[in-house]
Amino acid sequence: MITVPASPYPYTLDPARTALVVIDMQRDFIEPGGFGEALGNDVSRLAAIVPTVAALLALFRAKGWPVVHTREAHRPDLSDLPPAKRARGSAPVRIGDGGPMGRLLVRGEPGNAILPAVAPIPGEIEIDKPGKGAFYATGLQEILQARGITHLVFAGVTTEVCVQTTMREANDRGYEGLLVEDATESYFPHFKAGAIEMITAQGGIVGWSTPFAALKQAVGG
Ligand code: TIU
Repeated sequence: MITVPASPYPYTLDPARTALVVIDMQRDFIEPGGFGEALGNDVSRLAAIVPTVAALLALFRAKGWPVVHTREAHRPDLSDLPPAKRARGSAPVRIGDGGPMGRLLVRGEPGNAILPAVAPIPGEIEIDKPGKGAFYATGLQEILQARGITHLVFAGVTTEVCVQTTMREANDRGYEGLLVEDATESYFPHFKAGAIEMITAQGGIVGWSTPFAALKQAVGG
């Protein structure tokens, strides 16, 4: 077992049962012209975490520990897009509409791809998810169970939306979750801070958080 200094108290992981889950590091959320910008967000702050997410991936790859990548992605026929999700908000372009990087949030479109610097490599698990949480309608739980995974380290975007939702889903399913604080980001800095506080408050009601450097030092990367 390895103990990582973390908030609200040290996080102990079993190296044989730990996977990294990198949430939605897609052009659609991080680059101009994608879904994130269509929602009215300034997407520039999200790109800043790419080097840290890449370093986190390198650490897990060096250890030979499993890596899961998720994409928020709908089928081209939009059959997995609830009308309420398409209708939400007042954006002039919506999920499934064409944009400069192809159809927004649709599988296989250029904008739906994960950024090259943090893209999956052969052997890593890729999950296309129609919701905010990575466990909803994806089979992720069965995939993790088959590998005996009990501990999940989280990174990606956005902290308070897809990352926090997935951490809550994981928590209810009995996983021990650790969020890497500088490998996650929000369009709203105060939401990132608030999400981390919500996750770690009340004795780690949802899970733990730690900076990447503390995780790296603890696991000996
Ligand atoms: N809008 C926003 O902050 N996030 C999303 O819509 N999806 C994810 O967080 N991936």
